[in-house]
Amino acid sequence: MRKSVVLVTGANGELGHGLIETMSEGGHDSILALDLVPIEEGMRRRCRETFVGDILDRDLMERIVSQYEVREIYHLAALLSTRAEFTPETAHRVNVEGTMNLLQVALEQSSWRGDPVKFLFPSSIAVYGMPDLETKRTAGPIPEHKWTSPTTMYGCNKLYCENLGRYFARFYRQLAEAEDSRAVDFRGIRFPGLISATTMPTGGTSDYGPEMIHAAARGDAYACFVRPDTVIPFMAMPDAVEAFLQLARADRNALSLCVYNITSFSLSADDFRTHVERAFPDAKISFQPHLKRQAIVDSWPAEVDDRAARRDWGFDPKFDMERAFDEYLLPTIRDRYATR
Ligand code: AKB
Repeated sequence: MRKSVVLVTGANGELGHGLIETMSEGGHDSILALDLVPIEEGMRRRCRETFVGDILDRDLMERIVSQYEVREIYHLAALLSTRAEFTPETAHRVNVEGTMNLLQVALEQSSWRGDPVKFLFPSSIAVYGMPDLETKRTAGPIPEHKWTSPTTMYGCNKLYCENLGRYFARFYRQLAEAEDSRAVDFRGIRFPGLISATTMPTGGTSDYGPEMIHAAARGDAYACFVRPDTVIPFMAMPDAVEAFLQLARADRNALSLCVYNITSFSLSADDFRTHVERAFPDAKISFQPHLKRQAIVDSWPAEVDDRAARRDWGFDPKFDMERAFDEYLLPTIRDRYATR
């Protein structure tokens, strides 16, 4: 019989790292990791098997399911917001068609198992499109259903995939005479900007936060590409990973939404600089806004309303701004660069 496994796509990314590390430290021995480039050595030993390949490659998917029964999918592979603007058509293929492929794998596996496959999907604050700065400043925390007119390809892709997931979970082949026993247990989180102490983000537009800290720790100068007064929500990576795992474990009957906002703290780029300079007094941080990337960040909310996640599955982040800097980011980042 096939071994039952959890498939993680985009495994080499920041969230993939955090997730695989946490799952394997919790004793998980059935992780399959998939990425376009070979899975890093340190991660490989945490996985049952690793695959190098494209999520658009149906033959690869067939090969995986011929060997393994997939019971859970963490579909993390995506082109992020800045990178997607350089190649929007490719972004659409990877972000949308790739997700469609994985949803079909989930559907098929659900039918083999006789039980819906859990499909964990990282969405983003990029699904929002605040119309102007005044609205962004005065709107307060934005709930899931408001201001969902994204301006980026990535945001459009994520929003559409949220809807695809909801369709596969609740309405798949709704006109069929016979009740279709296949379904996907789709669960999504709209993540804020994520900050990891151990990996660097690539291709995103919220990257200025983590880039500022890592540059200061390395002793490099950093020119921040947004204005000092720019505010978006952020979260420390351990809270993001824990939230994903917590949502995966949640009782399905308690979930009133398919996709949830979560947040830890909102802060301005200038607040970020203040924190970084306090920890690294020699940091050389300047502001040189890139007008077009600025416009993207300005279209994202300053705060999101995550009451549904707190109520339905007990989301409760450990790291507020102070703790994120003092107890997670700074000690870990200092260690990381001190040993180089
Ligand atoms: C990005 O900047 O594209 C991502 C995101 C906010 O989803 N970090």
